[in-house]
Amino acid sequence: MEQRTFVMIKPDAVARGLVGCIVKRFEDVGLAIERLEHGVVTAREAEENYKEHEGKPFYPGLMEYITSGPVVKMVLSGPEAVAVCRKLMGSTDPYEAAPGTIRGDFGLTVEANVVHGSDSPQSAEREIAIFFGD
Ligand code: D4T
Repeated sequence: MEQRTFVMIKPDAVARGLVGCIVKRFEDVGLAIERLEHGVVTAREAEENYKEHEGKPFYPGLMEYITSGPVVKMVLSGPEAVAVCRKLMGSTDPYEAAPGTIRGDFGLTVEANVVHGSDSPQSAEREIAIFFGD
């Protein structure tokens, strides 16, 4: 099914100069770039996006990290775009992520795990609205 999803290249990956090779991974599997924007995530956007994690021990660090420097936000589309992106990204914890996945190849820690991708079509629409306002 044709879908769109939200993907964000997180501050550590932008700072390390990994934007090009990460975008290429998504393009290589045929996903189309509908929107792409470089910028800093506001505290309000971060709170909205990570609402489900509020109160967890890692939440304050997550808020600080995700707003710590520029990110690259994208809307990607294609058949089963949500699942395809999650598969390309690999497990949340880079130590568990398989080699060949983005987190498996570039991730250093679970806190700074290179990329974010929506976990369902519903989350995708919610997150696109948060970060692109539509
Ligand atoms: P995101 O949302 O960034 O795509 O990651 P996931 O969907 O793969 O994972 P998640 O929602 O469980 O975690 C959100 C975000 O919190 C960081 N995190 C997570 C952390 O710093 N410590 C932890 O123990 C966990 C579970 C990493 C991703």
